[in-house]
Amino acid sequence: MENIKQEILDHTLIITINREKQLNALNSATILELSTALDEAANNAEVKSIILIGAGEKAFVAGADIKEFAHFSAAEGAELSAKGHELLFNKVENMNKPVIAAVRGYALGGGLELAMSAHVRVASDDAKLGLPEVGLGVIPGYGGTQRLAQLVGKGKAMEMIITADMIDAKDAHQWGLVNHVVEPEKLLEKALSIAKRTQRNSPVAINAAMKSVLANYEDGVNGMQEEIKAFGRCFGTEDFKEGTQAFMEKRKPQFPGK
Ligand code: DAK
Repeated sequence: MENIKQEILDHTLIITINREKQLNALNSATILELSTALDEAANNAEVKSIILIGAGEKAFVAGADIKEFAHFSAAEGAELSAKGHELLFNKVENMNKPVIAAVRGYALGGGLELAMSAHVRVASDDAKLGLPEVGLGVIPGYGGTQRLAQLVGKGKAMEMIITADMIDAKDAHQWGLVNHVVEPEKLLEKALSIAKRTQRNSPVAINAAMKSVLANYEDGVNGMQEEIKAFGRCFGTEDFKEGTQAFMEKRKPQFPGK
């Protein structure tokens, strides 16, 4: 992989987007590498959670690679948008393990869209977040119009999108766009500590719970019904037997993840 680095630390896969000189802008090669890494992580039992982070101090990801898409036609744009959703953004959101975005510096355009696809966002206090696409004559094309409104509400999303303004970490936190703000030196530590806390719990239940939360945002799907079905399925899992047994035996559960 030329554009990303991977390291497993204590069952957490840290994926670093590694195009520091280009502020980690997402070109197609990077999107493909991230997609492959996520596929592998989904099937790797050693990996229980995933952190996405950008190389260097200046940016998480400063957007899709403008130099690459500048010459696209309308048809190519639509096709690539659909492919991008499938290859990366929806894949992150639908991962079977928690994905945490650790945002330092710029998270713009496709970069913020990537962070918004993750299940949890932690930012450093020097982060700057925005969807500047309309300033380039396009609109957010990797889910930004949908996920931003889901996270911060319609009014604030509209303002951010049509002004193309960036907001700082403090506003992002207040608006609910990021879960935590920490000093830059503590960013990875904070993301790792959240990852670690998820790892005490049943991986099967976590996956089912994440899918149930997301069901609310799917067209034609009744989230409450999905929750009821997923809840029922939990009763047939080994994790459920272990979790309840461990409680009664006053010990910590050892979830088999089945
Ligand atoms: N793409 C390509 N290169 C980028 C980049 C980007 N998004 N952002 C930064 N770079 C490059 C710069 O060109 C520069 O490269 P060199 O000139 O040194 O070769 C290097 O990174 C350092 O950047 P600056 O010199 O500009 O650094 P500054 O500190 O002065 O400014 C900045 C930092 C973040 C304010 C500035 O770089 C900037 O405004 N960057 C662009 C931010 C932006 O507009 N991002 C959103 C892109 S739009 C699509 C689907 C979705 C999308 C697109 C297509 N299809 C399906 C086709 C999404 C679009 C977006 O994400």
